[in-house]
Amino acid sequence: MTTFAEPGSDLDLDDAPTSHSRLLAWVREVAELTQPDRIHWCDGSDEEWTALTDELVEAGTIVRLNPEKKPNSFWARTDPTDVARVEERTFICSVNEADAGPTNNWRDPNEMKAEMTELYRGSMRGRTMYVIPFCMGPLTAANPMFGVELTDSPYVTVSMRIMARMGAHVLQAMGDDADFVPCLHSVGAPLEPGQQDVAWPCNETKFITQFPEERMIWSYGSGYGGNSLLGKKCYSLRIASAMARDEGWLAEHMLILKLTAPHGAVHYIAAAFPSACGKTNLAMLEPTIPGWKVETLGDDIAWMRFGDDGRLYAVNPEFGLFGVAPGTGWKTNPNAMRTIAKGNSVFTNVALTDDGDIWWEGMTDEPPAHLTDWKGRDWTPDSGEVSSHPNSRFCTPIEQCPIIAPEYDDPRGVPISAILFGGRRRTTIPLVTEARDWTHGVFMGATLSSETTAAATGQVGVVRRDPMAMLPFIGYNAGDYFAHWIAMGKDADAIKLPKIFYVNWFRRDDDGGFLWPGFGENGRVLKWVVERLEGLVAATETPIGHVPTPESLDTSGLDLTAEQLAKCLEVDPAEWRAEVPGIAEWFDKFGDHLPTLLWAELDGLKARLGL
Ligand code: SAT
Ligand code: MN
Repeated sequence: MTTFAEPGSDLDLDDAPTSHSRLLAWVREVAELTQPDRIHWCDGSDEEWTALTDELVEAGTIVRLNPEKKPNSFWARTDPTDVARVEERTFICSVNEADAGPTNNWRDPNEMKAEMTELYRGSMRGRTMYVIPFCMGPLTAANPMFGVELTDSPYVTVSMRIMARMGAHVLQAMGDDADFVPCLHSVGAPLEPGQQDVAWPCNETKFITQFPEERMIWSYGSGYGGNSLLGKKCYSLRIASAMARDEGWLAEHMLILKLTAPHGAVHYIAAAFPSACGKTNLAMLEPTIPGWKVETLGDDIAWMRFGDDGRLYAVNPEFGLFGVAPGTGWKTNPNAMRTIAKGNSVFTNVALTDDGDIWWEGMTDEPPAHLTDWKGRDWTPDSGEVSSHPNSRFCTPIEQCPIIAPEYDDPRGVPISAILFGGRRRTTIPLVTEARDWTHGVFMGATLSSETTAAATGQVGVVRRDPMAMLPFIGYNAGDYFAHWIAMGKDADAIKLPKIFYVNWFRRDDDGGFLWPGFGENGRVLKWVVERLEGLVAATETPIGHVPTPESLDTSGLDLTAEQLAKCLEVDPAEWRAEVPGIAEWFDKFGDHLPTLLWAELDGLKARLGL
C-alpha cells in the first residue's frame, strides 16, 4: 500500500506507480481541482482491503460482521436519502441533443463541465483521493477494456475491488499509453480542518454524467452503488453502449447463464429484465425438473460480439454481484445464499442481527425477534416497517458462487442460443412468447414494459416502457439503439442468430396472487425455450408470437390447474388491443430515429388483432 503526499504536501506524483503520461496528467489535474489531502494508488492487495475496511469501521460507515457468521464481511448503512440510482439526475451529455434522444436527460457538455467543475472545486478537501485502475471483462481480452476511477470514497474503493478486476496488475497491463475511460467520482462533502466527518458523506446535489463522445464519466454527490461504482452502469452500459454502436457490438443489461439438458446438450442464454426483477435469481436458478442444470456466468451485464463463426458471443464485464437483498433466501435463491455465506462481502442497508450477522425480509420465513434496522434503530417484528431498505444490496465476489461456470472468465465469451426479454406485468403478457424472427424480437424488446421497482428513486409499481430493460442505461438515442439492434441481425447469418423470447413471471390472477410459482420452476420455461431451439416442442401461433401449447410446457409435478396454466399462457386480444395505442405513442416519441421496420411490426400486430 503506497500513499503519496501527506497532508500539506503538494500531492507529488513523482513516486506514482505508473509512467502512463495521460493518466498522470489527469490525476494531477483532478487533484489540483478537488484538493484532496492525499492520493492513494490502489494496488488491490489484501493489506489495502484490511486498511480500508479498518478505516471505514473507525469512521462508522461499516460494521464488521461476526466472522463466524460472515467472514471478512461488513454491514454498511447509507444516508437515508442516498439509497438508489437517481435517474432524474443522470445525464447523457452528447455534443448534439438529438444524440441523447427522448429517453435521456441531456445537457450541453461544456455547460455541464463548467457547472460540475465548480462543484468539484475543493470537493475532496480533507479526504484521500483513491486512484482505482480497473478492467471490465477479462484482462486477457484482445482489447482489455480499461477504466480508472478517481474517488474520495473508501466505501466505493472497497466495493470496486469486489465488482471489477482492479489493482496493480491492471495498472501494469495498461502500460504507458493504453486507452482508458476516465471516471471521476466525489461524494461532494469536503472536510474543513478539525471538522468531524459523518458516517455516510454525500451531497444533496447529485449528478451522474456521461460524456459519450469523450468516453468519460463524472459523478458527484452520491455514494450509492449504481451512482458511484462507475465501472458498472455508467461505463459497462451507458458508455459501452455508445462504443458498441460505433464498433458493431451490443452492451446489454443481461444476465448470462449456461443450461445443460439431461441429454448433455449445452445452451447459453442471456436475459434482460429491469433492475430488481429477478436477474440474479434466474442466473443462479436451481431447476426443479430433474436432470436440468444451470450454471452462472453473470447476473447483470452482457457484452456481446459476433465471433468468427458467425455466432453471438457474450462476456460478463463484471467481477462481482450487486444483488437486491430482500427476497433472497434459501427458498428463492439458495446459490446466492451460499455465495454470501463465504464472506468477503459488503451488505448495504440491510438489517443487523444481535449476533453480528445480517438479515432482510424474505431471507427466512420467521424474522429474528430483534434486529438493528437499516436506519440503525431497534427493530422487532411488531415495528410495522421493513427492517431493510427495498433496494438494499449484497456486494459479493462472483467467483464465490458455487455454480459459477468456468467459462465466465473466457475472454472469447460464450455463444448465445437464446435471448429473453422480460418485465414485471400483472396482466396482458403471457409466461413466454417466442418471436417469429430477429426483427420481431427487437420489436418485443423495444416495447418491453414493466412496473417500476425500488432500484431507482421515484414511484414504485407504475408501468413504464423499458426497452430491452435498458431505459436508464442506453447512452444514446434509443431510436438509434433500436436501429443498431436491427442492423446487428441484418448483417448476421439468420440461422446462427440467437432466438428471442419474451417472458413474464409476474402475471396475477383475479385475486392479485401470482399465477406462476416462479424461481426454481422457471427452469420449466428454460426447458421449453431450448426445446423450441431444438425443434422438439409445439407452440400456438398467436397475434403476438408463438406461445406454448399447454402440453408442450413441462408442468409435471407442479401444483397448477389447467385453468391456471391457460391463464399463464393466455393472449387476450382485448388486452392486446388496449396495449396498441401505448406502443404507437411510445414509438412516436422517437420521430424519424425510429426504424420503419418497427412501425411495420406494429402494423402487422394491429392487423393480426383485427385493428
Ligand atoms: O443500482 S445498480 O444500478 O447498481 C443496480 C441496478 O439498479 O440494476
Ligand atoms: Mn442492473
